[in-house]
Amino acid sequence: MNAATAVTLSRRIEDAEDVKRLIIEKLKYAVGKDPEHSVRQDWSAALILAVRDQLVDHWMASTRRAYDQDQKRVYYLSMEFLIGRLLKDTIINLGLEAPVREALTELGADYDEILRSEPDAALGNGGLGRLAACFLDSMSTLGIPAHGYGIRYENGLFRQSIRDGWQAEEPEDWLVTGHNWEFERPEVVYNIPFGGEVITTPDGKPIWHPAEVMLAAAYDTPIAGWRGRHVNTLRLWAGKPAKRVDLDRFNRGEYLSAMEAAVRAETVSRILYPDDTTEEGKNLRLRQEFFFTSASLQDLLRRYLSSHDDITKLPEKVAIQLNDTHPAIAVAELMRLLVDTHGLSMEVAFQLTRNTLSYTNHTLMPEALERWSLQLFGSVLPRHLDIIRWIDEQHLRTAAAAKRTLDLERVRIVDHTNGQGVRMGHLAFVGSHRVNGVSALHADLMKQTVFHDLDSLYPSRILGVTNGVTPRRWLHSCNKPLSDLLIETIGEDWIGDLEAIEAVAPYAEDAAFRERFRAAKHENKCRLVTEIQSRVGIHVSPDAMFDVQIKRMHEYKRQLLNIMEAVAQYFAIRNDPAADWTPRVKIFGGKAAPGYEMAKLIIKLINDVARAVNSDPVVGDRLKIVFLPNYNVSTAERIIPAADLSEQISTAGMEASGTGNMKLALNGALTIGTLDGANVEICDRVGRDNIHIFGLTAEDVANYRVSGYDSRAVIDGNETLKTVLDAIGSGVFSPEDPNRFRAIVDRLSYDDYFFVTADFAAYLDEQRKVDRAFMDKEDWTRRTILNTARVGWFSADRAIRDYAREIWNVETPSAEEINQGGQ
Ligand code: 6GP
Repeated sequence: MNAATAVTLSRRIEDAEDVKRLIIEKLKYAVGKDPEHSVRQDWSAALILAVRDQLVDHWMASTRRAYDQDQKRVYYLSMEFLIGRLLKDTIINLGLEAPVREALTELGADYDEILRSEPDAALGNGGLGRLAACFLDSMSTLGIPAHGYGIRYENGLFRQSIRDGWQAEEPEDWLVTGHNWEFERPEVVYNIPFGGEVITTPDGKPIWHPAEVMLAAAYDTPIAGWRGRHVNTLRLWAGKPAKRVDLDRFNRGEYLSAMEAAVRAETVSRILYPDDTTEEGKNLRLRQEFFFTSASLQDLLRRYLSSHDDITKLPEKVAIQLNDTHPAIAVAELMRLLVDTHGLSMEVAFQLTRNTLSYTNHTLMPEALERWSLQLFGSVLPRHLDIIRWIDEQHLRTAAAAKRTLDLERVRIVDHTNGQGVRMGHLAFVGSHRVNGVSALHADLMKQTVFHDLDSLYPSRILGVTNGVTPRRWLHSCNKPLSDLLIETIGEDWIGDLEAIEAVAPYAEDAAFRERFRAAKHENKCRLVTEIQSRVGIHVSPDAMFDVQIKRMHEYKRQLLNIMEAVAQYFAIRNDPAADWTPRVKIFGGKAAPGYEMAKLIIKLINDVARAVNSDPVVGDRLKIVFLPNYNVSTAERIIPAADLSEQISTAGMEASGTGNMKLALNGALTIGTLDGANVEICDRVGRDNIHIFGLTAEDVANYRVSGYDSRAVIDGNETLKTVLDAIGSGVFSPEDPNRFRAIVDRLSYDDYFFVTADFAAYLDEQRKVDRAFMDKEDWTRRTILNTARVGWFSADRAIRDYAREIWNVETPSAEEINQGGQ
């Protein structure tokens, strides 16, 4: 072993010649292709393998350092990692863009085309999954020894196409062309038990006899941070059968049933559930959650015990973050492993569990709070149900002892009232030492609403850690024109320390700089114009304002409010085409959960309105509406740099944080938004003059929910709103099916739960202010520069430092150390 590691194996890239040599070597000896006959997919595989080699030494050194220095490790358990493409970011992080580009050109391959051919790994739905991916980048950048743990879904989030204006879904098969970043670890497998029963031995020891055992197999992807000095691991689990074929059955000629167990096991990692903020409550989902949580906990305990003897010191060396309630079963599973496998008492196991785990909540929407029926839960995880009942008893004792008037039923983990079920949010809360919201407002609302009682029992457990985004992907790599300009003007410290971007603020007053800032935006817009033309065949002008709403389709995000404004504007233009209109392109992108009818109907409405507006010669370039299909990480990387206006218009109190709001502001878009989620903090930082805030506050909304809100009266009192709804409801945009959108209008008229009608007038007012502001080019640019300069705090690096300090108790290097190449 030692002799082997002493051999120097250098694959380091210094220049384009090295890249060429390595790519050819990979083509021949790893892909098995003669360069003469290689197709794009082969080049892409060879390039990824060559770049991956660059990570390996740092990767191993990072692991060795963690062991040698006995560092505390962080484990980020997440059902979703929306990582997108890795190639370009890795190349840029390693500083290899110039030699790679040169080498490929010399080899006659097209670098940009190869980048585009990499599948977009969509192992997530939206915000929560993308946040996990940004956090991986930041944990590596900060040199925190960390693992991301998740599921290696064969089919990620469905591919969306638009057929006749409607969303259609097709399976996403990102693994079909092979995932060249990953290392399969056939030796790392764990047993995952399910079902069966718990039998208590005569001496009172409960023993779980599962009905079924399957395997979890590990696949590792190295994740490099800025400058590639530290490399962490994303370990994804695939379901495998304990035995592939039942030979007895096979020999009896029962070929299909001989494979049954294999199919069952593989199903667990087959597909990502496409709902984000609604809960599915399905057997397979529970199995998925337990599957990856159990494998991850077994794996991290094995790693801990490989270099420590005393299991009771676990919390000193291990911090486990639960990304929402999906891995909340970790509370019971860690207890089970500590008690049943390692022989600890329940009391000690519970202490250790709580000191090790912490939980992040990502939404307050009641329909997203996971809850499993006792019947289902008990049949899949009988031992865990016993453990949870035990925890619940302890917890109830604490509650009863607290001298407060509490409704004990409401704080119980196991709900005994009508629904009867296990409340996973409660379980995660009770089993964690810290529980965090993802913005200041969200953390406050957690205390006031869903976790009100638990907060009073365990004060100081809830805190806010405002989300952040990685500046590597979301500015440096996706927006080269702006990144180059910033580097030339203020240097490149901001890439590893985003708060340093503040240095560009004084340039807002410099006319020559503003001109160049505008030119960078224009270049990005021109590229998007080409993409829009080629993908949806709509011609738009790069001089118009690009008004962007990109996110999951959901009623609370209020794409509906946006398209209603477009309708109002459309009518206004038709009434007076000669007036001084500010030309706009409204760009939408986002997927609706396949079972979410209303969200799908809103997509159809957007497309029907677009059809009418875009083909109306009276309107021309004054207003265009574009729905870009299959919104994903890669599309976001092209839209965000081109945006002028960022739509963050959720019903106040409902968007936990938002992260698109941060990316868009960072790339020089102004926000039009409600005081919701992180918008509140963005507003504080960029200044009230540099953001367009409108509408009800979270408090107003809460008050209306109590006092009642009459949308009919509002509609009757607002001529424009009435016209817009009458048009939509009577089929002006759907003459072939006049009643198509009746349901939308009825909803707004009789049960406007998301306060679309309440905010309509204020939204329109603010949009007209935006129009006027955009016409003053110099002042608009000045304000966008100030947005870029002032949102440095919303870096995922800052967020991770907050987690490290307030939750995980691990040290991080200073920003100077990062930039000076410490670590
Ligand atoms: C999302 C929240 O909706 C969004 O506001 C937030 O920025 C993001 O999480 C990251 O914190 N929630 C989800 O994606 C989700 O699935 C269960 O919540």
